[in-house]
Amino acid sequence: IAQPERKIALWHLGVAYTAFLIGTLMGVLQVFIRNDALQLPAWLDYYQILTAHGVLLALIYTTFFIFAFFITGMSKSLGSFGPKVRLFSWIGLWVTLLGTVMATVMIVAGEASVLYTFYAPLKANGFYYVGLALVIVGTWISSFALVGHYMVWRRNNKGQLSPLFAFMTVTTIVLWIIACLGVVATVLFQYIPWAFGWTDTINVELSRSLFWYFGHPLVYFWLLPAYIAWYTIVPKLLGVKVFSDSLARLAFVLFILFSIPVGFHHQLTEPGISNFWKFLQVVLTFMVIVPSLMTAFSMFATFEISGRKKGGTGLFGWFKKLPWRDVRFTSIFIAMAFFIPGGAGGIINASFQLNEVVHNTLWIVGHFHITVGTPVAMTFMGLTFWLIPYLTGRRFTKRMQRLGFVQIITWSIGMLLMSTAQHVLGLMGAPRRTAYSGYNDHPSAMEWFDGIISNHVTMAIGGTILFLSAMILMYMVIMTMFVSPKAETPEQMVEFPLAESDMSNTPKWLENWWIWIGIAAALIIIAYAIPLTHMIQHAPPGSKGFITW
Ligand code: HAS
Repeated sequence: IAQPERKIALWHLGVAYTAFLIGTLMGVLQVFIRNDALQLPAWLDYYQILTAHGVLLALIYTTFFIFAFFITGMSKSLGSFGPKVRLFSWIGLWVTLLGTVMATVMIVAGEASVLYTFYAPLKANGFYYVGLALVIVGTWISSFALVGHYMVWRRNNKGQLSPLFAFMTVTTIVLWIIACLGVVATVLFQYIPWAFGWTDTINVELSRSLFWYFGHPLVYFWLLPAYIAWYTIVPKLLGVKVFSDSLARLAFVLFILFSIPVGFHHQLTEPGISNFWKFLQVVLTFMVIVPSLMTAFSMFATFEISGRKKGGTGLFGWFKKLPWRDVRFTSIFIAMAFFIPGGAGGIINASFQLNEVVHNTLWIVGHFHITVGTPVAMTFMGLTFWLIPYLTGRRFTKRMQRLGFVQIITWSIGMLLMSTAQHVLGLMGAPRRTAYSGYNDHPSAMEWFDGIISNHVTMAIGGTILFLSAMILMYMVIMTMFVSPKAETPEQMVEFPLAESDMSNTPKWLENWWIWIGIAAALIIIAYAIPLTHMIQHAPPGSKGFITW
């Protein structure tokens, strides 16, 4: 791809990995605090660290990485950006970065210990919310730049389906823009006026609902770029085509339809929403599982076709023929494998009655470490191995490949120990989001931690291994960005592995965005219009509905 796009993408990666470095450091501090092995100085508190950990990893690392991947992939699949697209991509980067710095300064200053799910009744300094709003605005600018690039391509290629990578990028952006409407509404009209003291109260139930309207699709904003890699990069590494272009596109549009009207499954224990609406959104949540099952099917098919092509016979002979020595593949394979228990855990969470058992316990923390923390993060790691050298024109040496294996294996072991402990502790009742590892020395509470897996030491060992793994990755990032030798021969050049996708049987209506946006809007109205209206009508005393003055 052209040099200017390389530069924009590399800047995104630089910010992403700076956030990753600080975020993982905060993570390791946390397991030690919960283990009572570490006493914090008076100026630093547990919730401050927890907020920094969540914001920098779940919100900032992911977002900057995702845009680096999109920018590179869109330039690769649709051709070089025009000057306007480049300009707006830069502006998007700077605005997002400004917002990130603002929010981080507030967290470090101890003014925003409200966690990454920052909803009321917790309250931060108004500038924290302004920072987050700027992050959203920045991503919108970058998104519109990419959509602009896509529209130019469509104008020049009338009647044609766009390349799969571009289609999937636009789907993710459509999902992101619709999802953000909820958080933008609550931040602008509720949190900012409340935090700056322009209003005295806030409609808590409404603000939480608008947050989760955004909060659940947010997880698919993280997941879909990983799925883009699974669908478009993995087949290339396996030497085959995309298994089915239309299946892949259909799976993605189903995410536009079903990932948004489901936020109440995070609020199943909240009394302000009636059971009917919760149940409706639980049903829709089960619909959003379908595209992931389609993805699993498609991946297994891809593996089998590739393994058999390479001579694998019998029921499972093809499995041995997969390119296990290629760290770009193995990392993503392990990421996928983690998503089997990760997805199953999600189904448990979404089941109305079972949610009673797991809600607000450490189980949830275990769940998101084996969804965003491994399937997504480890896919991003697997992409980083080649994306940075591809962009810098440096080599991905044998030594780096070996280090890559050490990194993903340590990440897997660390995550397995830590997240298993978190799941088990959660089932026993250990709460999440709490600093008090001693639980006031309550005898039965302390029994939670007596098991071999279910103790805080296991969690801390897991966390420490994860931190070491993160440091190996940081070393690899720095080497491939600044130090590794430049590639000189074609064999040394690192490629962008993009698989061929046969579009000859793909129906054209799959790329008719108005159909999908229209159905999504209808589903959102069905799922949200009445309950949100009730929340406004029954606003608590002193707060007049939506805008609280
Ligand atoms: Fe979740 C809470 C339900 C997926 C992230 N989730 C969270 C939170 C986060 C999160 C961060 O219904 C905590 C929020 C907070 O701080 O409070 N989640 C689901 C459901 C799914 C799901 C139904 N979650 C994700 C993904 C995330 C993520 C993805 C991040 C990227 N989640 C919930 C619910 C809650 C929740 C409730 C609230 C709980 C509460 O009470 O607070 C589904 O999308 C999952 C579908 C996935 C599958 C898996 C398909 C498997 C595949 C892999 C194939 C493997 C291969 C390899 C091919 C059905 C695609 C083969 C290898 C071999 C070795 C065989």
